[in-house]
Amino acid sequence: MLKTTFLGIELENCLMNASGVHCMSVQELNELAGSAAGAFVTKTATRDYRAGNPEPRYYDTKLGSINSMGLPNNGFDYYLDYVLERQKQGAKLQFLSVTGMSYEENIGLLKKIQESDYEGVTEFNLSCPNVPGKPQIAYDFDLTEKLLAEVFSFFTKPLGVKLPPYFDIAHFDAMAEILNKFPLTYVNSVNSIGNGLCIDLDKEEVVIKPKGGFGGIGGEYIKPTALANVRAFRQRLNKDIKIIGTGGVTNGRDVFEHILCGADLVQVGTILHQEGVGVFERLSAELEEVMRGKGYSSIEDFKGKLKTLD
Ligand code: RRO
Repeated sequence: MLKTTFLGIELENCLMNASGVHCMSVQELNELAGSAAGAFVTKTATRDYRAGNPEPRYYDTKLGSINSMGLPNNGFDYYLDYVLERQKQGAKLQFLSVTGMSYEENIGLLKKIQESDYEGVTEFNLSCPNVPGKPQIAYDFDLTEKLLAEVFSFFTKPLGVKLPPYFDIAHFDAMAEILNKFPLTYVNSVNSIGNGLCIDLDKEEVVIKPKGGFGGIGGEYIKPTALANVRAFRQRLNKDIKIIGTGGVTNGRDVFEHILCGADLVQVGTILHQEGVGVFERLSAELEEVMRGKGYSSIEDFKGKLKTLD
């Protein structure tokens, strides 16, 4: 019932982890690969190993999470080696997430992928909110267009972009116009809502150490924003650009809503962090139950079919 396809490859379901959650080490990646998730994405890799920001740097709240991890990762080669090894063993659809610490590093990383034997999908993270002194690329529209133009001058493999949330119709219009100029495989909306602040009232103190407590917000708080971004991009992007919906999923109804807004795949972050990889089985069962209740037999039956009141 939940089977779907992406790039012509059949998946058990539309569910994945969101990059950053449960995908830092080979052990975590193997757990994802062995889980009920339809696919998985690696932790965003930079060229070199990074320790990330000082701890505590992730905190669960009643309605979600705040993080300022600061791009801790084992370095590009670690993740490329992992997906290449699995590819040799027959893995069909994999997502490798990357970002550079500079413009040149971004180009260098994508050149390495282009020149490698990797046949999977690359997720280009344009929206990390947590590296001190480094603004999120995709809030700079001119830079995003320049970067993508250079990338697509040489990159011919499947490429998607991870976007931050936008909050203005003019920004949806402007970013979609830029993205439509390129042969993107998909757009992933949204990364965490950058630079929120959560407070421990008893201690009258912030809950994470980096950046004076400011960090990316995920979980229930962000579902309406995530759904709006999925819907807005589905309405504006060329039909051959797929959408991955990320943000605020805690149950099968949330997954259904993302698909109704137009998501082809749905990623989970905060709730995966809280529950572990067993969450994919629960969400699959809950989504099936919602679909059965409505008489749907495939996600294609309702994908993108959200109704409005006019
Ligand atoms: O590592 C992080 O701090 C981080 C990244 Br790269 C990202 O894209 N989104 C996020 O919430 N945290």
